[in-house]
Amino acid sequence: MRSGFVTIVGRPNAGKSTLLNALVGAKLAIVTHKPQTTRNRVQGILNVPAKKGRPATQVILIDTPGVHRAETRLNEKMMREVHEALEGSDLILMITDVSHKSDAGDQYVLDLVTRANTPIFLVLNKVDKIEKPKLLPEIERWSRLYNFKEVIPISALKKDGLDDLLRVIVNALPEGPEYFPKNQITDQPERFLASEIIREQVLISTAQEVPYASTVVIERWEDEPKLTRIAAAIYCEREGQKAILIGKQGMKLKEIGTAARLQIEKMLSKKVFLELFVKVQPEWRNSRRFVEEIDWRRQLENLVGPTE
Ligand SMILES: Nc1nc2c(ncn2[C@@H]2O[C@H](COP(=O)(O)OP(=O)(O)OP(=O)(O)O)[C@@H](O)[C@H]2O)c(=O)[nH]1
Ligand SMILES: [Mg+2]
Repeated sequence: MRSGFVTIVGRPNAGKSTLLNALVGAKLAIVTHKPQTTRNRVQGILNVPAKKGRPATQVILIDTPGVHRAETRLNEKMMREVHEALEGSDLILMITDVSHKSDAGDQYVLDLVTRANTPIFLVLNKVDKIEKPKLLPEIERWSRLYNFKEVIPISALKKDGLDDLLRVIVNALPEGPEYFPKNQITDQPERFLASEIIREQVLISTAQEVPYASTVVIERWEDEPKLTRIAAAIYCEREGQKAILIGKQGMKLKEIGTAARLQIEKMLSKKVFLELFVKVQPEWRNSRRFVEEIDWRRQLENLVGPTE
């Protein structure tokens, strides 16, 4: 048996979460067109059956926040998540958006991943957005910057090139144990995926600073035989943002709640009663304590006690 931890690293918006979801075949991480959508690392587990002389392989993919310069405590925490994901990983997928003009940001990511002393594959994403003749010069340009173990063009959105990518990943992983039971596809409990689904709707349906100043905390989760009752708080930083999130006669909050509820119902295969509240926590993004408290791993510890 082979297994290993494969960390997906790249700039905000490169398509990391899209790739994780596409490879695992389930929506484990939220995706929006806004940069800095992902705030926590999330594992997606993929069991690849044995094939012609190659043993069965468990691939543990780790989606991470986009690499950026941190200006708030929240952003520092996001970058810590990237560093923690890189620690102990067997392989790094450095993913970049080929349709985007490359600049110092890419070099910054490259400097970060090359320091990890781990094999690196370069994944050139969004090839569906560029004309074919532009791809080869892009591959050559990157190959001059670093001696990547593999360079793989893909479209995570259109699911192009994923078989090739998975094949080279599996071949690169060492002998190892089955870290997770076969039926488990993520380390992130449903409770927290639900809060992410709500946050995704906030990101989609608000503009400017509101999406960045918002976070979602599940305050109550009650499983009944035919229904799950969920109460969640959307935190923002100012009264003005709260007014936007609630909207005229509560319409915005209702829109967010309905869209999120439908998705949570699909995930749980159960009816959901979702109550949303908007709360103001001034400057929470710069509060070390608040940022730690909303981390789902920390919340999980508070719910069930430390796991290790
Ligand atoms: N055309 C095209 N769009 C893509 C592709 N992959 C991702 N996208 C889009 O790019 C945007 C960002 O995708 P995400 O998966 O959220 O990117 P990310 O790297 O996880 O972003 P952060 O979490 O903010 O760091 C979304 O609008 C995706 O639909 C692709 O292969 N082709
Ligand atoms: Mg993401």
